[in-house]
Amino acid sequence: MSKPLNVGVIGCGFMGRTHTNAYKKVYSFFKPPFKPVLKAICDTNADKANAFAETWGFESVETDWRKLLARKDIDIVDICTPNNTHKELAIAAAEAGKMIICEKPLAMNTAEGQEMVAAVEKAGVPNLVSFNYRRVPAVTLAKNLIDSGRLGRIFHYRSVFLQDWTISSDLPQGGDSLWRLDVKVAGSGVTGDLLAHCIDTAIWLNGPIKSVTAMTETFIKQRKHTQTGKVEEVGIDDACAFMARFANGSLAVFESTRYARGHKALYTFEINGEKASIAWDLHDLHRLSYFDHRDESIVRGWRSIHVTDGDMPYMKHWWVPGLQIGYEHSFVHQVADFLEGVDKKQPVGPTFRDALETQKVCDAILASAKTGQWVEVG
Ligand code: SOE
Repeated sequence: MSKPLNVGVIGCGFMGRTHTNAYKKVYSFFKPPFKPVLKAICDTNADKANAFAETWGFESVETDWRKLLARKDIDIVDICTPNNTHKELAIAAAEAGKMIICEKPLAMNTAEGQEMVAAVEKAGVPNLVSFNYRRVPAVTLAKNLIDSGRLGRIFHYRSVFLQDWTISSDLPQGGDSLWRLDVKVAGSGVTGDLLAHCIDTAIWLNGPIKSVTAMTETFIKQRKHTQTGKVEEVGIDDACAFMARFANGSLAVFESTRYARGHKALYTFEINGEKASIAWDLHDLHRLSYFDHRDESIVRGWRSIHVTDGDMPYMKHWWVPGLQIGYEHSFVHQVADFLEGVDKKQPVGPTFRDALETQKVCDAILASAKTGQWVEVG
């Protein structure tokens, strides 16, 4: 029998739902060493928290996170609130001795991230940042193929994350659903929100990023703020493109925007090695494209691997070969791996320290965009 582990989720927005769903499913499909119990949901808005508790089956509701952290019956604190709250909540949770899962990006900037890393490492608590795309089975397969040496020396990494939901100049900034447009709450625009995903995957697959040169643009310079009712300057980057050099000598090109009309969440990457290449696309997330130059020339070509067989990462826990899974499952895998790590007393990535590397790259991008110069990471 798995031991119960009590979870307190802070924030009941989009991410509160993805994480809660993962806690609900993980035991049935993965039988991890611990069985998550939805002990408490915490949100400053009591009506929202009560409704969330009823919908998802939380045992109790808190409206003050300090009360949640003071509770002896909470083991894991899961931070699903906007970026400007991560530091305070995570440091307090670490001081209270809680295990922590925190939404991405780790922090508003590197300085905040460093304090958070120091706090969790001092407290010795298991910690993880929710860069969920690592745990899409096709992405994990890409990692396994690269680590096995199949691609050989890596020359190129290219990645995009394209959306189109902020094109209207009537869209306000700030508040519950539009805080990503408010720089005081989000810290940055697409760099911290979308490129952070691309960077986390890139570092995981291809090693550290050494230096970057970037350009950013804010296409709509002023938007009404939902909380003040006033038209205010927009401080986020609406779009960002950057080039990078990895420590292994490979070159990279990254692009992200919320102004790519027609694209809702087009996250792709392609990696070109000496012997083989791989490519992945979030809109077709259960497939990995693979080209191997060692194939006999008359059948050589890009193949599309349907990542559903039981010997593919995570897949034996789901249905039968040929039946695919989707976005929500990456969060289930994240919790499954975290709970295994807790049992084995082994850190599971991306830890806060891993996520700090991504934060450093984001800071270097934003610094480079100001000067137009190449910037060394960290
Ligand atoms: C923004 O629209 C967003 O929801 C990000 O915040 C998520 O991290 C990304 O996975 C999808 O897009």
